[in-house]
Formats: sequence, C-alpha cells, structure tokens
Amino acid sequence: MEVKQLNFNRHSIQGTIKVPGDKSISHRAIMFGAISSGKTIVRNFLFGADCLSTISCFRKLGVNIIQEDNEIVIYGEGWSGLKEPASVLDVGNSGTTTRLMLGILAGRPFHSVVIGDDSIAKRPMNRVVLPLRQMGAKINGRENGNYTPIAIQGSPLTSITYELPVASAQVKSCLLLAGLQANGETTIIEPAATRDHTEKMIQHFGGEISIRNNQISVQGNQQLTGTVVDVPGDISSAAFFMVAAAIMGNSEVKLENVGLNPTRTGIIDVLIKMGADISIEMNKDASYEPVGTITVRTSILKGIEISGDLIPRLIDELPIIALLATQAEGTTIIKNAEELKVKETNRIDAVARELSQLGANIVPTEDGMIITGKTTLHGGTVSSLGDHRIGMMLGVASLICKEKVILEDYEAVEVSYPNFFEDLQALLK
Ligand code: SPQ
Repeated sequence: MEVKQLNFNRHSIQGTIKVPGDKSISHRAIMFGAISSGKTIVRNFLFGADCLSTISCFRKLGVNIIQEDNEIVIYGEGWSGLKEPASVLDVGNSGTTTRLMLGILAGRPFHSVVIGDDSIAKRPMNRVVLPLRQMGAKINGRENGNYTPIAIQGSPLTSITYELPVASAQVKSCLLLAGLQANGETTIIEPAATRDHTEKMIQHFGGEISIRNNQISVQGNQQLTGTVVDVPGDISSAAFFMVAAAIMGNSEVKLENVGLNPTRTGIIDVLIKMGADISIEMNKDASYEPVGTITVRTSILKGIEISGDLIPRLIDELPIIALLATQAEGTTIIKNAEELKVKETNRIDAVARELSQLGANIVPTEDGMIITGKTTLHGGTVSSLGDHRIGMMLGVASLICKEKVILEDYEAVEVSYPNFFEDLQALLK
C-alpha cells in the first residue's frame, strides 16, 4: 500500500484544464470496435487501469487492438472475430468491463472465464446473470453465478423484454449487447434514465435501436461497422475540479471538452441548486455526444436534497458531492442512493467514515447520507480504501483541511485518472 502526504498548502485553484477521456465511453468504444467489422479509431481514449483491462480482455479474445500515438485502433472482424480465449479474462477493478463483456460473451460459441480483483469479487453479478440466463446463456460462478470467477459457455440467445429492477446502465448495456446477437427483438424497461452511451454507440456504429420514453429495443442479429469515436472528457473526473473551485477561496477553473450528455450532468444540477457560481458553454461542433466548457468559481453554498431520478445522473459523483455538502450552509440529504453500497467500496460507509475522520458531520443512512455544514475540516490519516473516487475526493478535501492529510492507498486513482494529483497540483496557487 502506498501512502501520500497531501500538504498542498495553497489557497486557491485557478486555470484551465482538459480532463482525460470518459471512462464509460472509452470502454464501450473498445467493445463496439471489437464486435464491428472494419477499422475503428478511438481518439482521446482514457489510458486508465480499467479501460486498459478492457483492451487486454478483448486482445485475449483475438481482437487486433493497437496503440498509435495517443489513439487506439481496433481491427474488428465482426462478432465471429471473437475467439475462445486461451486464458482467463482479467477485468481488474472494472465493473463496467465485467458486466458489458458478459453480455457479449453470452452469445459467442465458446467457453471463457472472467476474474477480477478482490473488489470485483464482492460486486453482485446476478443483476446481469439472471436475465442473461433467461435469454439462454449458460453461466456459472461463485454463489450460483453472483460473484466472480464466472465461467460462460456461449450459446444461441433468445430475445426478452426485461424490466430492470435497479436503474443501472451496466445491466441495460449488457442486455443490449446480448440482444444485438439474439433472435428477435429485445426490450429493456428502465425505472429511471441511466447513462445512454451504449444506445448512442449502437447508432454510431451503424446499428438500429428504438428508444421510446423508458423503453429501449434492439433487433437481434445486427452487424455493426467500425468508425471513428471521439471520446469527450469525463464529467465524473471534471467533478473533482468543479467542487475544488466552488469550495476554495479566490478560485476559478475552466474545464474544456467535457462530455455534457444529459444522463451524466446531475452534478451540474446540484451545483446550481446549491447556489454555485457556474457557467456552461456548449461546443457547437461536438460529435455524437454533447461536449462543452464548464467554468466554476468560488461559491457560497446551501444544503439541498438529492434524490429520485437525479441519482442515476450523478451516481459516481456522490462522494465528491458529499464533500461539497460539508462546505454548504445547512443540511444536505442524499436519498435513494442504495446502489452506492455495491460500487468499488460501499461508498456510503467509505465516504462517511473517511470524511468524518477529517471532522465532517456526516450520518450514513440505509440509502444515502445526511451532511450538516458548514464544517471546518482538520487534518488526519485517511484511506482511499482502494476506491479511485474516494481517493480523489480525499485529495480535494485535503485542499481545505487546516492541517496535513496522509492519504493511504492513493494509487487507486489510476483506475480512472492516473495523473490526477499532478493535474491538481498544477492548478493550485
Ligand atoms: O466500472 P465500475 O467499476 O462499475 O465504475 C463506476 C465508477 O465509479 O467509475 C462505479 F463504481 O462507474 C459505473 C457507474 O456507477 C460505470 C457505468 C457504466 O459505464 O455503465 C455505470 C454506473 O454503474 P451502474 O451499476 O449504475 O450501471
């Protein structure tokens, strides 16, 4: 375990930054390139550990994927270009790789085994395994297929209509990828809108998809064609700088080329509702995903309630929103966010425990947390607990702590933002 002493000793954050490419879109670009026919070029790919795990898995599945300067080039040979892997497919720490890849493997005529790290081994896979079995997939794993290692014997799939029991883009995407290979029309019904990058990518790679309110349908036996994917900057990474600028004095940060897909912009809604000084400018020439520039300045914030349909639109930002709430006057209540318990860590417990160590007033609840502000944070020893988003949140927290902060397990940030601490340091004044 590596330890970092965070003693930035700076008073403001100022400047312009382009955060790395979006993690969700980078994963999907590799997967769609791999199942399509022809060449796919991925620009602004995120070279984080999770997306590198996706590349490694698809190389083991026989796909020719090369890096040319900062671009990834995939020479896809369609669905049948995927071949039985000679060794296990290791997803590392990546839930997205696990769940989406299972949707692809379920319909391929070969055997494969998926493993991951200790965190992945605790994340529930029944949410995809059960509906995939309904489609005809043959899947085994620990605790009847709920946990990795998971073994799959691919087989012909039949379409289903499936109402998602939880709002999850990973489950939706897994079933759409299986549905693209099935016989007939597969329909997914969402309880609340989740990130729609898979739907957009199906269209971008020349596939057909129908979206009516909360119902998404794909016909089976579709062949896709390789294309160019421009990955926008990751709003989930940008969120750390947005919050740093809002809570530090005399600050202004401009974030360029950030993905502004409405299914991901809940953090912006929260900042506005809390009274933050924020402005957004959309890029006119963005490609198939909306992109723009976000500017955030030092803000006077007030506590709010965050719940309902907003939750899936900011699920990964809740750790940094919790820190934001410690600097808002009054109470912030986060509800309906029980999904936080099954992320890289139990993020309700992790956020409450680590921020309380620094003096925050946070009460964990069954489905969220209650945060009372505004509190002065002191220093102390905290840990990412191996969770990249907890590590980056604590890095931002250290900027407003009165004493020094020791961060254990800081290298977890490599999962989604390998240069996070360097980029943060460069903006501090
Ligand atoms: O890939 P992984 O580990 O699941 O990553 C996380 C993250 O914080 O980066 C969640 F822990 O993001 C998920 C997100 O929470 C990425 C994702 C996607 O790309 O489809 C969807 C969300 O998960 P879910 O379970 O709500 O579908």
